[in-house]
Amino acid sequence: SATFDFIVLGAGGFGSSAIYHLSKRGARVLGLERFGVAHDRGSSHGETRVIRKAYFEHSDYVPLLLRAYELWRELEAECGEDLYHEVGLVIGGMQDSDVVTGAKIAVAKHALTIESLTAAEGRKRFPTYNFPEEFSVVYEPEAGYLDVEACVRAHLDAAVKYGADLHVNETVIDWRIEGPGVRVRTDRGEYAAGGLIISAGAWSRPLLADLNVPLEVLRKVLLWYETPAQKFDVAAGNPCFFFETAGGEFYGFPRINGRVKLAEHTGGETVADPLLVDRSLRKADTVGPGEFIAKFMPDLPTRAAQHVVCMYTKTPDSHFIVDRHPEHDNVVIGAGFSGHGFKFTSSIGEVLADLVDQKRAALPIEFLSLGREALRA
Ligand code: PYC
Repeated sequence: SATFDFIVLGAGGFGSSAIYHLSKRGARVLGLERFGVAHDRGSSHGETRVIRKAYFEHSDYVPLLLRAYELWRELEAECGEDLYHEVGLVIGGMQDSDVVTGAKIAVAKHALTIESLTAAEGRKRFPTYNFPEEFSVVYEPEAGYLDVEACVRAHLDAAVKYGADLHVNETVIDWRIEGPGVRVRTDRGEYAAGGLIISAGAWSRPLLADLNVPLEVLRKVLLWYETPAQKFDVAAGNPCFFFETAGGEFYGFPRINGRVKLAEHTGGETVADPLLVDRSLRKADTVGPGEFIAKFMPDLPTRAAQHVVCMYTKTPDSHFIVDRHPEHDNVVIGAGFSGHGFKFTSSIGEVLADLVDQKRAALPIEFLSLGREALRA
């Protein structure tokens, strides 16, 4: 069997970045991916992902975001492609909502730039959104979106250029500790390495079976609405959006190629087997988004033209798991990204590489530890 410095299980958002960082450092890396490059079976597909710094989920994410921005720009320079589009993000919610209060806490702690608007000011500035009178509006100019598949592809193309071995359409069966290293068994062979990164997204659970990590896989539906209206365009000043409403949290993007993408961040049906997730569009999938449109974006058609199903892998507190295995310091885990991880793949890929390569991370990640209380409950 072949021997590597490191093996990375999963070459989606986080795996592709970890393979990139390790191979760029000169390590011999094997990336194992059960599907193809930038595939649409997991959690890193569907054209676009939001990136933002006023992080309402928790201000501790901000240092990881600042590094993520730097690394996306570096990757753009390296691959010669635009990956990040700084079109801004508008947040809408009640004054005491988690999104509005959380964004303001992150801004205060990290001296970030936002503009706070009343609902009337929001409607005037962003006429595609019907902010109700009781809403507060936060606009973050240094936010925008990433081209999700292009990001994964850019990381993997560069990694292969740096000498990484990437095996696609190869399924991992299991892994074990062997002497000072690890051994991974797949449907095609066995490989040995000094260290292992487990970044398998919705397929993480069986690979972390020894740790009994509480991860729930959710079915999520992304929808596209066709409109000829140019007021939804970036050129007309239309940014990405995120709303916390009484009917759930909804987010979306400006019009790109004639379509506005919109999805519900909350909710989602539990998926027992990610291979068998229902990828068809059900009638119920469009009800919440349709109601959101009617109330908050009334100039958009309520009939979806296109859909894609993707998955969230959620932890009980919706915070990520980025840590070393408690018993094996050469095994590193990136999991449970809970539907808000993709923007971090550049910097957390680097953190995963640091953890397996140097046994420590330069960025603060203690709040994402496997040993935290919320994961023990
Ligand atoms: O991380 O900004 C985000 C996001 C929005 C919807 C899902 N994730």
